Amino acid sequence: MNFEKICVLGLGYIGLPTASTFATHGLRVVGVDVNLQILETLRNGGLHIHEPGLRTVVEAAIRSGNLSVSDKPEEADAFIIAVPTPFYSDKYGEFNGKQYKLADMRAVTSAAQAIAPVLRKGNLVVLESTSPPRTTNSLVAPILEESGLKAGIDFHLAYSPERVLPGQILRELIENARVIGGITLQAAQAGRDLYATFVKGEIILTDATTAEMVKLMENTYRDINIAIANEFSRLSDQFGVDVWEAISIANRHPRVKILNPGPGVGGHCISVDPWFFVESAPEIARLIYTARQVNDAQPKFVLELVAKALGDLKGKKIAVLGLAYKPDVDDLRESPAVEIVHLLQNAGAFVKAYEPFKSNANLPGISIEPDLKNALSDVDGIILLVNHKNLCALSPQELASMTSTRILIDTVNGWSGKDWEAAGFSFYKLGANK
Ligand code: SAJ
Repeated sequence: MNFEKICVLGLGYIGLPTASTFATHGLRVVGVDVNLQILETLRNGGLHIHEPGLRTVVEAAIRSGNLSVSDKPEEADAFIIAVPTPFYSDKYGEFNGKQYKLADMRAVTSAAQAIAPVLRKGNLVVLESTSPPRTTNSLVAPILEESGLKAGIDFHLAYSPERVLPGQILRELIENARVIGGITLQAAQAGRDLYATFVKGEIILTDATTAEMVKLMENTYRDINIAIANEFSRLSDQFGVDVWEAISIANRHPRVKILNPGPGVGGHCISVDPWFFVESAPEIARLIYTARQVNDAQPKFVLELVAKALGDLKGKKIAVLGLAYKPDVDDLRESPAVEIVHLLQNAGAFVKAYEPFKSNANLPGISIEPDLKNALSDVDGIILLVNHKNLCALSPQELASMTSTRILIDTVNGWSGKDWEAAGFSFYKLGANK
């Protein structure tokens, strides 16, 4: 299939890089978003998200004249849906007395509804948003068919999950293998023709539900592996072992690759997607459910460590370094660090937070200090919650010159305890309470 013009619905972390990359590879692209502020920012040459290299690609796309933005889709050869699929914060499912989270598919529903009136015979529609199994067939197809056209007969419909790592999106978008699951073989082939515009990795064709499962399986696999690392951190604490040392030794076994424990699992993918399996089959997805529980409880484990270091937290002033969900990104979504701040505050502590990648973040109830010095002055203890490179690079001497406290709590193995102890700090590390 030949493509000249496409619409990309959703201009977030996935949609904007995807739309811009198609545009810089010669397609005419209409980037669609319902958030008018995002459109305004982009039209004024701004960017609403931070991703290394994104500015260059967006600017090139706009300069080429191939990328325009709009609040609604228009007629095109193909439509890509790349809108968020979070879970509801106020609605839960229940199975055998256990609560589970429910996918909020409203953005996918609205995107499909917006496409239906402009859908034409021979078009291709691709869903990229991470979704529960069967979404393409059971949710998206019927909405698009309200156009009067039949999925798989009059238009092609496929699911192609985004699998790029935040922080490396632009490179991975091009180099990663791409899975395309069609509701028919022709739909998968049409999808291959579209993504071959820029994808250099292998393009693997399958059916839509397999592609949906592949995406969920990848992130669930990672979640479960992080959960075992987090459980090891608690066991090590119990037995007076340094989990980081134990993991590094175990990982010398040729078939063992334990991931890193930490303050919890955040972001909009790994901490969300496993719930889509649980929601779809709670009676089967028991291991997945338990792993989610373990990872979600990790912030409480951090709180216990902080209480061990600082005693009663009531009235204590604490500097929190890092709020992002992982190192070297500005993304605070589902961040365990933010949850830890709330837990500390609920325990009566006064928290001064510092996030080098988002010093202007606006989080209700959390005071974010503009610079490190302000965050560190006049506190009783310091917690490292994200191993941002620039935080891990701080030397004991540098830090000591900015603060009077000598109590440090490292939840991410960002610092070497020996160096800090030699410099007179009381050093506490998650999972290393020897
Ligand atoms: N984390 C740990 N320990 C580890 C690794 C990660 O605690 O050893 C934590 C991180 O700090 C973070 C969370 O897990 O809070 C998730 O981070 P991540 O780097 O594992 O993953 P994401 O959410 O940034 O991106 C994942 C990727 N999926 C896989 O690696 C299987 C990416 O390829 C997907 O495209 C992305 O989810 C997505 O959009 O689904």
